[in-house]
Amino acid sequence: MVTSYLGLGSNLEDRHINIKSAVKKISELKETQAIKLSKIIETEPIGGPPGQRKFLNAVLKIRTNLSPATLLKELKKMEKSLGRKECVRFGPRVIDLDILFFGGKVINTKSLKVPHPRMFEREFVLRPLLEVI
Ligand code: PH2
Ligand code: MG
Ligand code: MG
Repeated sequence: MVTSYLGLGSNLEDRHINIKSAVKKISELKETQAIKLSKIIETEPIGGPPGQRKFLNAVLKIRTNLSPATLLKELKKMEKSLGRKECVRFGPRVIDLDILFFGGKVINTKSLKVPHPRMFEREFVLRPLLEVI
């Protein structure tokens, strides 16, 4: 099993329910255990169109036997099933599920970059991550 850290964010509709539903779905994924959820924090939107609502953010520590590509595919499916529509870069979204770390792996494919390339400058990721690491 590999330890992985996932970033969760929502700033549309019922943000709290969106984060909680995502955690539940992730914990129900095959070959995957949810280990620890950080506090859910409210954060100012970084980037994207002006005037968008504040986000709720959290980080979830998991253990999984899935490959990074399969985990990514499952997370994308979940985003869709929770009602995420195509959205502008850094714009409002019902749910955003990002792979921050996947074991000690460095991944650099077109669809997946791990560690997440922007996480180190984002307090809304680093603060919850420190709680669960
Ligand atoms: N996600 C973004 C862009 N900006 N700002 C906050 N506060 N929280 C986010 O999750 C977030 C963001 C793109 O994924
Ligand atoms: Mg993101
Ligand atoms: Mg994303």
